[in-house]
Amino acid sequence: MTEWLGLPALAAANGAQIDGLIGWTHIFMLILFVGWGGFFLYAIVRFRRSRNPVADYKGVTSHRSTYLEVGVAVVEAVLLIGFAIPLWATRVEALPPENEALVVQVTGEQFAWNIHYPGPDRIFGRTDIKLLDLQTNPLGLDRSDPAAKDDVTTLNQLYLPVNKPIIVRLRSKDMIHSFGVPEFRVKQDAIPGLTIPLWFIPNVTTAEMRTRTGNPEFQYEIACAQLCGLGHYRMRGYVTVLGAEEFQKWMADEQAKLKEQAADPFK
Ligand SMILES: [Cu+2]
Repeated sequence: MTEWLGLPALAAANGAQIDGLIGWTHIFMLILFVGWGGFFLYAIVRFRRSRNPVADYKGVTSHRSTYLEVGVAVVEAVLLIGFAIPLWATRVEALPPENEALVVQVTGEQFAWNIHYPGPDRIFGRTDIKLLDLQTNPLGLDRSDPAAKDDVTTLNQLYLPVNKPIIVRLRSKDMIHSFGVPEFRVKQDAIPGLTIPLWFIPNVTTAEMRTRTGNPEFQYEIACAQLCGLGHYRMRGYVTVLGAEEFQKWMADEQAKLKEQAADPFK
């Protein structure tokens, strides 16, 4: 229904609602524009100088314009109370239960996205600022913590399974960044000192999107949507949406790599 707006391709189950709201807002604004534009033209003709050589100090006495203004306020109240607030409540406030979702931590920094999966045990391992090393351990993950042994971290590469609710716990190390993936219709600021959850359900795999768009190099991109410093333009991550089994396989491969590394830390 919203193709006429030229929005980016939709690839999330939660996105139709957002697109609906964007579409309706445009329709209402078009009606307002035509209404106000018509009134403006009417006023120009009706109060033209040749017909009104002398200013009328009493002005308009009819109440019609008051009714019009009340009408506009009512339309805006309907948009806010009827559409925007309920949508906010379902899209932002109501997170899916964690045991049915994939929870992943995404930490923005100048100028990269650090991705942290809790691994099969679903528990995020301990992190410590003293262990933080920008090259080798950008999150300060403590691998001696039993819960951290299966944690997977990546840089700028977010792998997700299709058709599963994803909860991103968004954090920032330094400044305000913003996690935006237009195809999933999500955008959220990352604020230092806060962990802000956001959620979405990707429903089109990267492979499917490549066939759909006819572009064999198509990638979902995490664009940093807040000007966060000189390198802001290159702060971009990639999201790869995999089939459920492919995702399992990717996670199993990562687990195997971790085991290998633990056995031979110098490798
Ligand atoms: Cu940024």
